[in-house]
Amino acid sequence: MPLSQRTTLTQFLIEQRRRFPQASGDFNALILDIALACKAIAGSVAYGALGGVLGAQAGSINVQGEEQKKLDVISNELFIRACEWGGHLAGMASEEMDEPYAIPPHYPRGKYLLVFDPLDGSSNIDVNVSVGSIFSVLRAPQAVVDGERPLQAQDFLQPGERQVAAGYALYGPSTMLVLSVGTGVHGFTLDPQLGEFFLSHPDIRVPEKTQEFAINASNSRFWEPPVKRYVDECLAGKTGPRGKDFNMRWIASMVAEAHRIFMRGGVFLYPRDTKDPSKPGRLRLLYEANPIGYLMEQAGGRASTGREPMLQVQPTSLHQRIGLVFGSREEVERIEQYHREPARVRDDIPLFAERTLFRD
Ligand code: AFP
Repeated sequence: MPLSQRTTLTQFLIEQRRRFPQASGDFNALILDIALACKAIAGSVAYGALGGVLGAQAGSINVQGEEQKKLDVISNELFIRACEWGGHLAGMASEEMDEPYAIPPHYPRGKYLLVFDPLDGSSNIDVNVSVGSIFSVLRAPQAVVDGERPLQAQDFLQPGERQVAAGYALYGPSTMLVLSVGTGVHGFTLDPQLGEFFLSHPDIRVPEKTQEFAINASNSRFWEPPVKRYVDECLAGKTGPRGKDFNMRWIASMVAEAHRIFMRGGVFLYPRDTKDPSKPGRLRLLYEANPIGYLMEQAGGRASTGREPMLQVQPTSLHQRIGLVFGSREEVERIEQYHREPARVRDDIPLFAERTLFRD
């Protein structure tokens, strides 16, 4: 398609900004800085093992007691370097940093906060499976913007419905940026020659119905009854209460799962389970569940903890984990319904036939 007929990310943002004549342009500039970070990470990921900074082959370094794959740390650095200088942010928070990152005093402070997972799915790096970056933009408290008080972790603890933008980059066969600035969800594909993102998937909508679910089935013995019921019914297929067959997927890279769901529908579950009582789920609220949840809701899908809408959850800590269910609206609503229903009597044991109130 000739350049003249293609819309760049910059052009898209400017056209969207025309809705807000009073806009300063800070927001657009921030999104472009984030896009630059994602292009730089795409470049590093594309080198694979040749890059000398990948996962296990390149060795890893010990960060806060965890073995961090170097590309995780480098991706974090790329986000910081691309976004700290422009004067659009009052601070950043990342999966790779225990504490929030305040903008250095020699740079101007802006009115937004950026929260991100710089490289999600990084355990797939060594096996060359698609990984991604996830980001969320919030408004900073005015007192911080005005320099009346320093940035603190509390400033980031905003419910997901307060996000002003969210998106992800997917480093797959092609590199894509999927973004919402509050007017639906739009996909951009990177032209590696030009180094430019071009609008390739305008107005993405998540199909309301699906026959595909994604869950890590090795955790089934830890699932709560509503999740077990939902998955059992999917596995029963045509012979069971759903009356249709289902397909199952698990990539162990949430960005890749989310993208498949945007493209053809589906439902993703990483629910709260009993595996580790100290962890109410594996995924992180602020920089995984909330940005993906915002995108899902913007595209007509749904995101939930299983018990409540994800975007209404009041965060309590920067790196808190949470059970996450998202995707085709009908399936997520069914899973929520199962969580609302009282615990079911097991219907695979005929009542009274084998049970007695007086069994010893
Ligand atoms: P990593 O970033 O540590 O690879 O974790 C990826 C992830 O947060 C998410 O992207 C996957 O959906 C999920 O974890 C996979 O978890 P399991 O390895 O337990 O299946």
